[in-house]
Amino acid sequence: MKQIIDVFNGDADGVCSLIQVQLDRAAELDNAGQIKQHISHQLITGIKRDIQLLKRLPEIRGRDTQVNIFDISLDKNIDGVNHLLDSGCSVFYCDHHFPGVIPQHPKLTTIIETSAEVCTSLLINGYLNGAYPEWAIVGAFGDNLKIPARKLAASIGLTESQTEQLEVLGIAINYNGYGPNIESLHFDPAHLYEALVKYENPLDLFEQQADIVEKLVSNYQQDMNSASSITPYTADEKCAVYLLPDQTWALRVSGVFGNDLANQYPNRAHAIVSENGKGGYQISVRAPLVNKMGADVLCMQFSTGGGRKGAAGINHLPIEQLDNFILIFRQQYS
Ligand SMILES: [Mn+2]
Repeated sequence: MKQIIDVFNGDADGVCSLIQVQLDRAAELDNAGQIKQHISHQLITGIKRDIQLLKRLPEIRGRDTQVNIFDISLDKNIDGVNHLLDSGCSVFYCDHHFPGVIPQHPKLTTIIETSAEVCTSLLINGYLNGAYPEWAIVGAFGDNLKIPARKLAASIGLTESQTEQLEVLGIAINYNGYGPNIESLHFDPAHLYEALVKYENPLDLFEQQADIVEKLVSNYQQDMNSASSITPYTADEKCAVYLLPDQTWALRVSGVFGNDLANQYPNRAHAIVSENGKGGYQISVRAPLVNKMGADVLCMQFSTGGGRKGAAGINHLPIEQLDNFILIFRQQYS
């Protein structure tokens, strides 16, 4: 039996990438009149910060297995990919994080681009020749790529209010992926994907799944309200560091709060620091929007750091290293 395993980041970009691919697969199967039962299908995802998802793959191997991987760094998963290829699986890899050296293998297909103006959903939109652009727009807004998202929306003739709806949805799905563990999220990303993939156009959700949209958005707004009273730990024109209190909402909101500050202060770099419940800090770094550079390089200096040029993070910074982090952060952006 043929087996498909989809591995995707639990944020909006990961979810919206797989939605496009699955809608395309379903359409193809319909066209070919094939029977879907002959394919076993498995999802592997997690919280946004859980990027070493290939470690969770079961021991299924062989020629009949196709593994698709979306929106997680190849560099952080290279051992898993090599293992899959060695055992005969076909691998499709689409991402926009730092990949390291991309292996050459007849069974490996990669679409990897690290430009600060692309995300995985947009790469998939190109790969599928614009089959489900509304979902790509949701994913791009989720990754705070407002300009490319608006450009694509304009190119397919969406109105301003439709574009805004997709923006609200993207931000709220992105927000949902942040949290210290699956239990702390409002929706398990796998369940959210399954609810959303029923819709070829996310604009239909606003009428037909109003309760899910309402829940995603109101949770986001509630946590952002909690964050709005927080003053910076240290700030000047170039850099600001925010320390969030040791509460679950603070971990959930850290990424979208960082995006929101980046949008408000486009000339300033931001670091959002929250306690991670493991005796250390979790940090989200946002480069200045006007010059999206260096966040990945900064965070990769720490063993649990990674990310993209414009947005990156550290999963576990020992408490005593915070001053050192702030020093390096200031050096990078002053
Ligand atoms: Mn992404």
